[in-house]
Amino acid sequence: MLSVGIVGLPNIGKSTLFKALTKNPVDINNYPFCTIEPNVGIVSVEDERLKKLSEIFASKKTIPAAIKFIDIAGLVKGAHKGEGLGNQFLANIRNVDLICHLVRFFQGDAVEHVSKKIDPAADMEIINTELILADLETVLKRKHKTAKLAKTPNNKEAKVELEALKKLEKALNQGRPASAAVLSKEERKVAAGLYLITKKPMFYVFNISQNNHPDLEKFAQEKYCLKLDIKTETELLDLSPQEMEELGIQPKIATLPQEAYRRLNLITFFTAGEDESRAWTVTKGSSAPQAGAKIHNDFKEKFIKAEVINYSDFIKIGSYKKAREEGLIRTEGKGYTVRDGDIIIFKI
Ligand SMILES: Nc1nc2c(ncn2[C@@H]2O[C@H](COP(=O)(O)OP(=O)(O)O)[C@@H](O)[C@H]2O)c(=O)[nH]1
Ligand SMILES: [Mg+2]
Repeated sequence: MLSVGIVGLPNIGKSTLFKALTKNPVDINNYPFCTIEPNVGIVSVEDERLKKLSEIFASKKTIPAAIKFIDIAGLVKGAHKGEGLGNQFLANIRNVDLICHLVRFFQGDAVEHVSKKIDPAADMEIINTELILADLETVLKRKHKTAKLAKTPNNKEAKVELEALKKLEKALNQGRPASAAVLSKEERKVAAGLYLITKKPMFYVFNISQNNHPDLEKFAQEKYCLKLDIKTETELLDLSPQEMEELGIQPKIATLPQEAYRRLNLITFFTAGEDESRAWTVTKGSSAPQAGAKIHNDFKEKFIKAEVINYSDFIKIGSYKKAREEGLIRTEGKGYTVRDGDIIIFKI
């Protein structure tokens, strides 16, 4: 399951965001191999299409795609050196797929700021620098070992590794993320084994309010960012769906999982039937067997063909039987690239 770590300074609304996100927990029984801890929550990805499919197929069960959110304790300056239990918190970040970097834009003295000043640029810099320094430490430790090995004769692997480490070190030393280092295919393999934090994709969430830091709009130019008034959003969650409709408001917090999908280039495909309708997540550009592997390895290993109709076509017809009669269900082979919204039956 996709995991997203919420990262930032202390006292900026991380736990408030986490609580709001995980207010309506999913049925954990649908997601085996997942353990819930106080700072780990599983959130379903809202998708109107799945609800419609479930209605049309009269499915007994509806299983949305899900994302795991982790509320990572606040990082402070010096975290990479273990300041404020930093090492422990950084270890939590190493295992996530995506980093959600929360930044405080809301002003007001009622909530104390660790630096005593609301300065989003400085805050972002502290966090990004700590992550870079943590990675630099990982790289240097490894380099120390690898450099010795690389000196022994016929140790090609160690030489490749050393080369990769040098490139990573250079980027990190320049204050750039590990993802900025240009690595060969072999070097990328080495880098993957290091679990570097700044190689992971990241997106910003700006915690805003009516009273924001004046630089907000400048920062909002970032390619991957979402502005959220977390406190107000939390209050909205207490309203019933009817009340929200009457007031004409929609909580924006539900768009956060969608933003994570966009950031990671993920799409959704569906399986639908009487027993269950379910949304599955796959990387854009995946082939039909790769998509099948998300459900069961047999759907990849023993893949013969897939029967596919896209949701947008299906919803116009409104019935699977009719779609079949009209020849709208296509038979696709191994080379088929799955599209967002495809409804798929795998044949093995
Ligand atoms: N004014 C305002 N206060 C907030 C907002 N988000 C969180 N807070 C308050 O800031 C304090 C710290 O929030 P918390 O979520 O525990 O921060 P964390 O340390 O980053 O996990 C709490 O008193 C929250 O009520 C916000 O959007 N606006
Ligand atoms: Mg907290």
